[in-house]
Amino acid sequence: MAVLTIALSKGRIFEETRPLLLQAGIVLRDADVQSRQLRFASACGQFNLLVLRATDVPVFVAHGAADLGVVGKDVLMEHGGECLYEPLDLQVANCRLMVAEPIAPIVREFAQIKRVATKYEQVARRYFAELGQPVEVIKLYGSMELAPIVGLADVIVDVVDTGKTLQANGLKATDCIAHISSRLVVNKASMKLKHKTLQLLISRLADAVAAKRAASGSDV
Ligand code: PRT
Ligand code: MG
Repeated sequence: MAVLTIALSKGRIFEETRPLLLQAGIVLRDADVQSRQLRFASACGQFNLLVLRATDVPVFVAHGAADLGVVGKDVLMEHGGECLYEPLDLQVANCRLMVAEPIAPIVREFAQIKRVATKYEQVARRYFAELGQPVEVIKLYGSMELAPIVGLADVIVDVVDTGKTLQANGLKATDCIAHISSRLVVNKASMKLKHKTLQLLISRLADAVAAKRAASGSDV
């Protein structure tokens, strides 16, 4: 069996993906997971795990530094997905990509064109272009919710789960751009070169997703 390198981000995606990996036969040792190592092997040695920043997962997989990875659809939409197959929706880390604005309207002085603050620059550009709305997109790397409050932008585009962060910052969601979940992505060349091993893993993970859905009674 070929060795496979899997790119994962720590945090919510890792927490929710680890049980699915286990179900598919990939056992990760706690000592490795809790260590500061950014690369470690699974217990059986057939898989190498890379621990990355969420936005870097498609980059490592697209360049073949990892054979496959797990990444939010939001990150994938922004990346573009070139050189990647997306064979499976793992149905974890679910949220919505939304447009939000202040609950109490704030008038920006000398405002001419609507300003959008977001880390999803490409997605926001495409979304407002399709609506025929001219916008200026301001790229941020975090704390998007602050931008409208301090007059940096009129609206934000960000992922929303419970909506509590929006609420705590006096914002409300106005539009849903996409429903988001995490996806398995596979390097196109790896899919050819390691086809058998990858297909087996994908089908085991698909079974794990189906079993989880059945157990939670949400397979209706
Ligand atoms: O945190 P870091 O900057 O390192 O990277 P990241 O934010 O991209 O990674 P991480 O681990 O926070 O999120 C990874 C993926 O999880 C995202 O790409 C999404 O696909 C998915 N996901 C699911 C979320 C959320 N839910 C989520 N709620 N990602 C981020 N959030 C943040 C959101 O940005 C906002 O600040 O949580 C806040 C909103 O949460 P609520 O519950 O208050 O609505
Ligand atoms: Mg985060």
